[in-house]
Amino acid sequence: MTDLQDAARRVLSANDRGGYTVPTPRLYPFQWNWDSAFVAMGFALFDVERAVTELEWLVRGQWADGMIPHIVFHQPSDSYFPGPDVWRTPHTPVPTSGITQPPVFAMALKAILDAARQKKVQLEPGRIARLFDAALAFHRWWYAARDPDGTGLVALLHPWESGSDNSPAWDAALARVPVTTTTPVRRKDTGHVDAAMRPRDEDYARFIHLVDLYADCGWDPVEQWRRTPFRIADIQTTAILARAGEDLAAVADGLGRTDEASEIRAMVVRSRTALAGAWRDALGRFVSRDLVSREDVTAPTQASFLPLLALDLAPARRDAAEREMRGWCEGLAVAFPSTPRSSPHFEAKRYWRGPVWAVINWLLIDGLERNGLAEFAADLRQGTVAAIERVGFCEYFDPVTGEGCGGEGFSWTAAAYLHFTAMSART
Ligand code: 9WN
Repeated sequence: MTDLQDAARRVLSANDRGGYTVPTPRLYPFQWNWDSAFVAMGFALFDVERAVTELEWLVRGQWADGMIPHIVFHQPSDSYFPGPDVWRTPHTPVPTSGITQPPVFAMALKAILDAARQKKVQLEPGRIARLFDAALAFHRWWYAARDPDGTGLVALLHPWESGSDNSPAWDAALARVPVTTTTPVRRKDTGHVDAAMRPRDEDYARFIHLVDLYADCGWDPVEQWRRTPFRIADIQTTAILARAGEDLAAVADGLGRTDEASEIRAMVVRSRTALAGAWRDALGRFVSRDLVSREDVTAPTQASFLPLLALDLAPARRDAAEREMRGWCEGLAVAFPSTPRSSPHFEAKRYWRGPVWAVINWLLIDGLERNGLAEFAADLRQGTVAAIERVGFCEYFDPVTGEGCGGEGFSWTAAAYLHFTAMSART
């Protein structure tokens, strides 16, 4: 083990709250959905039991209809806004938010089982069956609640659900959302990190309006779908769901759950077909769809290439996607940018409007490898590892200067470092 791998493990232990891991102290003092899935994959590399526990704690927040919320508020903390008093969800005994996040969960479950097999760690079958059932319920929820018309693309009802909160991809749709007049916005994030690195006040005022609206719907998915002004069929989330579905079907096979394996594979086929239909030749990338305006979301973001995670592209598309992606990387200190520098919306330090995120690279690298682009994948991996080695386990990176931004001692960056360096050791 190298010194930095040891340091990455220490970040995870420092952020461990006795079974679940906070993304970073103070700025994010609770358990976050997709953060924990990445963290579980990091733990699986050296402590399989602890990886299982991470997912089990997340499932404590799962709703009866299968939704796994984006935040589980295991312990009170006043260093984050919005807390449970703003969400007002009915979940008990542990309070949660009322929206979800990208479903990386089943990818983590499969990674844990693979690691257990490889390291000859015996896991109690009942625990695995419960996590499988939780993941299956989550996937069923996505298709029932967020794709009621059976298109194969699942929709987001809140920018926070994307995990890419203030992405330029949401600008047009968010502009339709009124600013809140009911709940006062008492931001805490800008007390922890530079406001220039965070979403703007106006974004928050609209984010909170949506929370108020959904609380007013009694958190009923059908009501929310009907009343919301923000409904986006998202390629990033759908790609993750489809890829996680492939992994979940493999887990189902291993558990002898044949009927469920077929059911999951049918969901995956539907999503893969829809993702393939979201390719635009003229752009050399994929696009999401605004279900309210009925228009393509053409703003270029990292999401444009996430479908590689779940698709096996024909050579012409694969080459076009690679060309476009390489173009976005030109002249940067570190890639892959969440918005290309050529976009008028590009801001090098403002959260999801330009910066590089190690976990996005994790998914993109996986997609590049799946599509036979091993050399590009290796470049991206080495670039990410080098950036972390230069500036530490920060939340994200400025692509132009390579500076570390946002929170420090960040769990998913540490998990990504462990993952990338374990991969390099294998190749
Ligand atoms: C809202 C925890 C989370 C990540 C998201 C990231 C950021 C929260 C916030 O932090 O979002 O969920 O308050 O800014 O955008 O991807 O899961 O690390």
